[in-house]
Amino acid sequence: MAVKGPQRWRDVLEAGNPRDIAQCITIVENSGERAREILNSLPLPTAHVIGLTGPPGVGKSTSTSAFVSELRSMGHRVAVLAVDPSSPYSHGALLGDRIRMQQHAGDSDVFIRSLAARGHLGGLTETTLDVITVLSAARFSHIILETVGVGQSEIDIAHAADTTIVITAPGMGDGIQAAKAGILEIADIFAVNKADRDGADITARELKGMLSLSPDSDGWIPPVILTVATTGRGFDELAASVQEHWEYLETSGEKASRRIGRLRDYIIARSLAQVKRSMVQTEEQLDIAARVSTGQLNTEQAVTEIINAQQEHI
Ligand SMILES: Nc1nc2c(ncn2[C@@H]2O[C@H](COP(=O)(O)OP(=O)(O)O)[C@@H](O)[C@H]2O)c(=O)[nH]1
Ligand SMILES: [Mg+2]
Repeated sequence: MAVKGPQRWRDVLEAGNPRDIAQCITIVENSGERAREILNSLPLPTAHVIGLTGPPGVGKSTSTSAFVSELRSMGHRVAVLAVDPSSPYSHGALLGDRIRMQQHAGDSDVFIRSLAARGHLGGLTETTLDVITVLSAARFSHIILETVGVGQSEIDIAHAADTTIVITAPGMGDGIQAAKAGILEIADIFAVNKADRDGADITARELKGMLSLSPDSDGWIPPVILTVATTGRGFDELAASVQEHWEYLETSGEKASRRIGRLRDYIIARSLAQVKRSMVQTEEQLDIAARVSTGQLNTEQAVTEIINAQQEHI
């Protein structure tokens, strides 16, 4: 394939060919100089980023597929980023997801990608935001971030997303458990999936009960929606709630403040990475360490000297 200049990448992405988009994401994921050039040529993302999280087996991947169908029926162009930091090598699970997503294969308005899991905050927020920028430039109006809900990754997703959907199911992670995991704070919308099973009403009622007790700090009360991902039941209501939340973010001014917070995290992550890269080992550092060893400097003074010396290298 011909080498594309950064400005050309902007046009290529806008044309929206899935293969070009995939190639661009690969470049961006490798975060070299070309990645920076391309990203600098792209506008800030405008797409609605929707996080979808919950414990393993709750029906996230099935729900993602059903949600994609719903958004497609509304005429939206949809991208899915599947992030699974807990099991980077779980090819078995990914295979299952791939089969599930087969129904969207051949639809050029659906783009699906597994993100390389870097394991923690920096990796997820930094690269994920770059990929979101690429997808938004490729005219996807909705970007779904699917992650396994295991502690930190839930908080990461809430950072990267405009709207966070937390999925539960009857008999899985009952209400009390959810409250402990800090899920109430990050959820903008709750889906009680597997509503074809006994106990979904009870789970929904418990969640609503807890939500009514928690302080309504930002004026948005998360709705609790019953879904059956295997049949698509409830996904029209879920899509309507997601749209309502988007409008709420806009009118309350929270959309702007969330995005500024996200950009700050991104800039800090990039800055840290740059500082780390520039922290090459030098003779000067050995000198400083030697002076510590003979008692000329204490370690705190040594840190200050190293940071000062470093600033010339960044
Ligand atoms: N009965 C029922 N099963 C479901 C529903 N949604 C998903 N499942 C099943 O639950 C299992 C786990 O689903 P999956 O989407 O892989 O969950 P994930 O690990 O959260 O991504 C699969 O066997 C699905 O077919 C549902 O609404 N009802
Ligand atoms: Mg899954």
